[in-house]
Amino acid sequence: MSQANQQTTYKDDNIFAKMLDGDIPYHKVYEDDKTLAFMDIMPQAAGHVLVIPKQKAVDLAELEPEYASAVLMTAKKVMQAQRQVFEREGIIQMQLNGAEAGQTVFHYHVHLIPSSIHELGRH
Ligand code: DGP
Repeated sequence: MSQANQQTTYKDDNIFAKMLDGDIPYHKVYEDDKTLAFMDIMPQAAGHVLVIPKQKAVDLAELEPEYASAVLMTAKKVMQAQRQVFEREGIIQMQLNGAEAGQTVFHYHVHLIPSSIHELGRH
């Protein structure tokens, strides 16, 4: 199997799958039947949250519509809470697909980062 194929095959032992199985501790922000939101262990800014589906999907290509919708609805809730708690308007929603794009955990996830694009050093 090529390296590219290995990266696009879902692995049950990825770190987010272990969180969903209750095998690894994390700081929960929100949970419902289709999604989980928790604090990022390597925050790019204060209040950096990750939202994941309870579906075994490596990336956006594999995400089923009902989970895509659920992730976005959870992201909206988290973003509204971040705006209130951190008293700032700027919330970056980021999502990386594939190692080439910078994806390091191969369970689909959306980053929600209270920040400006300038603070993150991307522009
Ligand atoms: P990405 O590069 O888009 O695949 O981002 C993966 C993110 O996952 C990165 O911001 C750090 C975060 N992360 C990695 N391992 C852990 C962990 O064990 N716990 C938590 N809470 N976050 C993690």
